[in-house]
This record gives sequence, C-alpha cells and structure tokens, in this order.
Amino acid sequence: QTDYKLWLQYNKVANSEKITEYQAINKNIVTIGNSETIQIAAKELQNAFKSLINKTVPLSNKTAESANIILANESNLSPELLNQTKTELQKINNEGFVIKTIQLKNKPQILITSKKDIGLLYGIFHYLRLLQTNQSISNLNIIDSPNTNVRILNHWDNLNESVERGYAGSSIWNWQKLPDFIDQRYIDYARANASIGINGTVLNNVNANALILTPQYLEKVKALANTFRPYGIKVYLTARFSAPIEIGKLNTADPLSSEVQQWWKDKAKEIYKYIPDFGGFLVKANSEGQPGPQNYGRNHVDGANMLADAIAPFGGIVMWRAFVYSEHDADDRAKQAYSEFVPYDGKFRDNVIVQVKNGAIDFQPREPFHPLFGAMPKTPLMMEFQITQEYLGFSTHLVFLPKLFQETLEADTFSKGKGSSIAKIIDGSLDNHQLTGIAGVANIGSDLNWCGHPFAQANWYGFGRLAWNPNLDSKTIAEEWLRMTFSNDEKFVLPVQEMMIESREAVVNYMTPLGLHHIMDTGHHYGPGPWVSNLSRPEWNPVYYHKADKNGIGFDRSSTGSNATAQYAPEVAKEFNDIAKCPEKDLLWFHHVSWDYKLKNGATLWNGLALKYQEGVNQVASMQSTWNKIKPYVDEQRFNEVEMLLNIQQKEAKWWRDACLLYFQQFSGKDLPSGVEKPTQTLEYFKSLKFPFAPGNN
Ligand code: BDP
Repeated sequence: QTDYKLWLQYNKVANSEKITEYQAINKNIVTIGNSETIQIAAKELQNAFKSLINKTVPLSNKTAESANIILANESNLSPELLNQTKTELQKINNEGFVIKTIQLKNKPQILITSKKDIGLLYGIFHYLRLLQTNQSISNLNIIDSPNTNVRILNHWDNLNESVERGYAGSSIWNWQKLPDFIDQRYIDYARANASIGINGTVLNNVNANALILTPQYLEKVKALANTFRPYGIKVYLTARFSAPIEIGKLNTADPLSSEVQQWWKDKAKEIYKYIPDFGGFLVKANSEGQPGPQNYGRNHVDGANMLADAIAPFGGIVMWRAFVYSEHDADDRAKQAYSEFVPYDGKFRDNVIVQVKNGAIDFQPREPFHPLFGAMPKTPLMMEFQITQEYLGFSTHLVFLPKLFQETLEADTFSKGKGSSIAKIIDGSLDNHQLTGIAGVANIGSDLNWCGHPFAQANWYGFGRLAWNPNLDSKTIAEEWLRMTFSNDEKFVLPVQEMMIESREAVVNYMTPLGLHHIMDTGHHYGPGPWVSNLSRPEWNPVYYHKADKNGIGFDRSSTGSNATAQYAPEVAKEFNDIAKCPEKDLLWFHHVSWDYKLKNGATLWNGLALKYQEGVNQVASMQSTWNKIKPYVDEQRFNEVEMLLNIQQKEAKWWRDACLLYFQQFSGKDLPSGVEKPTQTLEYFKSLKFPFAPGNN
C-alpha cells in the first residue's frame, strides 16, 4: 500500500534532465566504518537510488575515479578528506552532518560526514530529500545540526494495546508477542523517525501503568530499544509515581522517604542493565487523578528531583509535566500551572526538564502561548505539542498542524525584551540551557497508513522537522512533504500546499473562532458540546470556558476578571489585557465581550462570530474543490480516501457551525447575519447526538 511508505515514496524522478544529473553524480557509494548505522545509511541510499533514478549503485569501501558518495564520520576521514571539511565539522554538534562536494584528484565527489555515525544517517536522508524534491545536487555545502537535543514522540499507548486519544487503530507495540517477535513495523517506524531526526520515543501512556517497570515488560522494552538503537532512537518510559507501592510492596511513595528513594535507585539500576542507553522518565504527577508527590504533602521539585537523582548516575533525564490543574482552585484553570511551577524555577536538578503544553488549557485548535514560557528562565522547559488531533477532528479532519506549531514557536514572550521567541526558549539559546527538547503526542497506530488520514502523516513529518529546527516555516514543510509523498508537479504542489496552510484556520473557524475554546462534547472531544454543564468538575464543562450569557460571551482573563493576563511579560500582558489591542483571534480567550461589540471590520461580535463559523465551512468547501482539481496527479486510492474524508469534514464543519450558533443564539437573541446559511436541524437535535464508542477515549 502506497500510504504505508509515508514521505519515503522514492517515486521515480519525472524530469529526465534531473535523472541524468543525479545518475552522473551518484555512481558509487563508499562507506568507511562498519557500524550498523552506517550500513543502514548505505542500504537506504542504494534502495532509494534504485527507485528514484532507476540505478543500481554499487557499494564499496574504496573510492573509485569520480562520482563517489562517501560516508564517513570525522574519525574515519583520511587526512585529505578531513582537510576539506575541517571548518565545516567545527560548526556541527554530535548529531549534525556536513554534505559537501569536494575534489579528490580533481574529480568531484560528495562527502557526507559527521561527528558520530547517526549524523551520517541524518545526512543521507537530507541528501535524499534533495533528490526527492528535485533540487540540484551540484556544488553542495550543507552544514546542519539539530537545534534541540531531545526530539521525542510521546505515545499515549496502554499495555492492553489501546491508545488514549489514538485515532489510527491500536498501538503498534505488540506487547503480547514481544520480546521475541520483532514486527517489521518497528523497523519501519524507526527508519521513518530517523528520516526526520526524531531521536526518542516514550513508549507508554502518561496515565501510566507501573507494570511497564517490571522485569517481564523491561525485557520487551529492551527488544524495542535494541531495534531502535541503530536509528539513533532512545527509549523512555513513563514512571507511575506510586510504582513503589504497586510493584515494590512499599507502603508509601513519599519522595522524601529513604526507602522510596532507594527503591527508585534500584529500579534505575535494573532498567539500565536491560537498556544501557535508556533515555529516562516522563512523569504526569498530581494531574487528573494521577499520583504524585502532593499525595504526601511534598511538591513537584521533591518528586522530580528524587527520580532525577535515581537516574542521574546512568545519564538519564526526567521530563516532568506541567499539565496540572486542581479542582480546589477552579477560578481559572489557565492560571494554575504557572502558579504551581513558577515558584520552583531554578530548583530542579540539572537532568530535569519541565514539559509544558503549547497552551495553558489543552491542545485546542488555537491557544495563546502558555505563560510558563518565559517565566522560568532558570529551568529548562520543553515543548509538548499534540500531533494526534484530540480536539481537531481526530484523524477524520484534514488539519495541517505545523502551522499551529509555528504560531506558538514564533510567539514572542518578551521575557528578555523583544525577540524572546518560544523557539529560542526551547532551543536553549535564550536562557543558555544545555538540556533542550520538543515532545509530540504521537498520532501513530496500527492503521495501514500509520496515522488514519493520508494528510495526518504530514503532521508527524512536520513535527519532526520543527523539532530539528524550530525556526522552519510551515509552508516549506508542507511543500517538502507534498513533493516527497505525492508529486513534484507544481500544478499539484502549489494548490495543495495552500490548502494545507489554510486548513488550520479553517478548523479554528468552524470549531472555535475568535478565541473560543474547549467547547467540545464530553469525554471524546469530537463534536460540539457548548451546552455541556453537568460534569463534576467545573473546569471540565464547556460553559465554564465560553461563559455565554445575555450580555456577551468569552472568558474574562483580563485585570477585571481572573487576571491571567498578568502571568505574561508586561509588553504581552498589556496587549492581551486591553480589549482594543488584544488580537481578535484571541479575543474571547481573554475577554467577555458584549454581543454588540464592534470588531475591527465593523461587524458586531455576534455577526462576526456567525460569519467566522460560515467562513470555516466555506474554507472546507474550497479545500474540496482544490482536491477535486488535482485528481490527475494522485493515485486513485489516496485521491478517493482524501475525497471521502473531506466530505465528512464538510458535513461536520456545518454541524459545528449550526450547533454552536443555535446554542449561542439563545443568549444573543439575534438573527443570523446574511451570508450565514440557515441551520437545517434544531438545537435539540444536536444536543441529542451521542457517541458512546468514539475512539481514543479510554
Ligand atoms: C488531555 C487528554 C487526556 C490526557 C491529558 C494529558 O484529554 O486524555 O491524559 O490531556 O495530557 O488532552 O495528560
């Protein structure tokens, strides 16, 4: 099946001049060194050349006359080769690479070199991307290194093989057959990740099961770690804080108890016996009912540092999540992580990194950036994005997430004055941190096409590319991905690229325009549920977030309300706090706004809101019409799949629009403006829809 190959389709290059150029330059692959990684790299080149340029390129360990593509890390370079790449090699880090056209005896050659062999693997994938996207490969001088050191997928996979918030089938980890059966998928998974520079994977759900830390499972984890190792991917696990009780027979998990500390030290030692390069722990503690240090009157620092001390002797790290909110202080959930974590700035061990979601609530179609970014300069913070589309139409809706990711990464926190972007916080450059990282909650499952929607693969791809370089432009990412995954024909690439870029704003418009958020239906978070008000905790209810009443709509987080705006640097706070200056895309996030309020385009808030919902529906219609036009460039199967999925998306965009507008209309008491289609169903109908078996909600 075509989809299974992801962005590594290696379709034959259509342009015959390019084929000739590529054939002339790639005559012989030379490897110096014999690690598994270098062998994988050479094999990948051979396979790719065969399909891209229809050529069997031999492999040897000696350079022939000319047109060799030489793979060797720094320590294996001959003095002659080293001489030609010395300055470039100084500019890369341990995972970086250099791709340079050099001369040997006056004959041009391509040298791919690095500090470590993993750089060679990243280098060949970069090189192949040039061919896949039909770029020139003469006179190359590419120097590239990842900007962050932990580029990691978070699998929310359970041991029973279900996936929390997974919409692409079940888990790809077959715990039952591990450790003896190594599914080809594990290798394909590692290869795909290596091709975009992902170097870590957390195998199991943040809502953790302590059993993963028992010998029976560690054997299985070890088998996966062995499979991933040559691809540069380290394995990490979630640590259930109460594991010492559940699997250790202790009667406490108090982080200050010496017994507990010793238990974790022994556990770490045991894990490293199985997996000598184990990456470390990801921890969700005292959040949504998960156990944590607060159960014992201790705090996040006590908990994180205890685990960090246990794992430090072996070089592991602790990724401690800041996704916390408590029911006892529900006046504004958006403020809680900041209040809880900022006092601990600078108090965590060196091998702890705090993992923060992009926004302060929960992976919404749009959120202003999380106020913790910029507020903890003495603590390394890593980004947590969600690649799986929990609140964005699952794997049914086409939404290109790198556009969303880029919006957050570019946001200016002003923490050290203008230019203090989140990208600079994440890559450690702003506050001078060595430990840096980006996590993405994976959208991968057992579906034949990995991600459930052909275009959802672009979100995995784009996440990896942005983790490598948080400054990349999402437009470039979309273009690369389209060329590699479908076709290099500009008549295809340009319109579909535009469609992808637009898709993010489309979902915002038909679900939660103008700063609305968390109005999805209970539990599954799929369709609209702005009316929901019956859940036990106030901040689980959509009505808590939109606060619609006859005076208006929106959550007042300004100084007249919860004052969440004060958690941002003064320059940012000033803007968000002032209804006239607040970007309209975030208006109802920060302000309770009257229905008659005049928007910048002169429309009243009610009319503007209704028109945004309609615009979202129109955008999906235009995505459909783009897709219909590019039919000649896409294979039938993928064309049909996307066509059907866009039809669903169109239907559901209308569902969102009609359900939300009918509901909010009860408060505004106003008619729909012209240009907005009339709903064909009643509010009662929309309220009556139930989805007891929606996927991912387990
Ligand atoms: C929310 C999900 C929930 C996760 C939680 C988390 O609804 O399933 O467990 O986030 O990130 O988005 O811990």
